[in-house]
Amino acid sequence: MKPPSRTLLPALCALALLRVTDSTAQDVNILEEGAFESSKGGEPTGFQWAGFAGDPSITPNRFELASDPGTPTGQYARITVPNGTNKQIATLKLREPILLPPEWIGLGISVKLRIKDYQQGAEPWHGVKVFARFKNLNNEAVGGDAAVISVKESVAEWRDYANQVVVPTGATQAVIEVGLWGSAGVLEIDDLRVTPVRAPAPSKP
Ligand SMILES: [Ca+2]
Repeated sequence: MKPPSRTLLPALCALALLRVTDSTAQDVNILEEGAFESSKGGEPTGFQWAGFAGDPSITPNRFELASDPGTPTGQYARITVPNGTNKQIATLKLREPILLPPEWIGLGISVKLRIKDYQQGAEPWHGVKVFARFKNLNNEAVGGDAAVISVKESVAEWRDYANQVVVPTGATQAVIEVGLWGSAGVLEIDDLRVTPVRAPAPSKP
């Protein structure tokens, strides 16, 4: 896996300056279930667990839906990668790609995270991330990997993170993935939201 492209940064800055014309639609979460309040077959609705299965003594990474008794948080997703086993990728990935209409020039992504016992992996690109991967009509990757949100520390209380990513030229679909890349810790995830950023309407003559 390659580190996120540095060439994306100027584009992100430019995107932040664009005005969004449809603020109502902007607030709609594209994800069917980003709050992790429902599940199908042990996985959150709309997501698949992309950690490593098999012998738990070799690959003890695990995923569960959890909740704090007596708090209004409701359910959240918890990914556990024990220390000493941090050479792997343990993520939740969207089951179905998000289809991108041509007028979507970016995606806004926000999430709440809580992280315990974080242990950084060997590579600088290792860490807790929310990733966006884009493909074109021919199912080919476009735009490189984009870490929309990246955290490399323990976070004791729920913290809100938000960022935007540019939809690369030619991209027609996007898959969002959240989890631990090559690092260890207990990652808790709630309220994952993906919202469209639309091109400004053409100015009237
Ligand atoms: Ca929740």
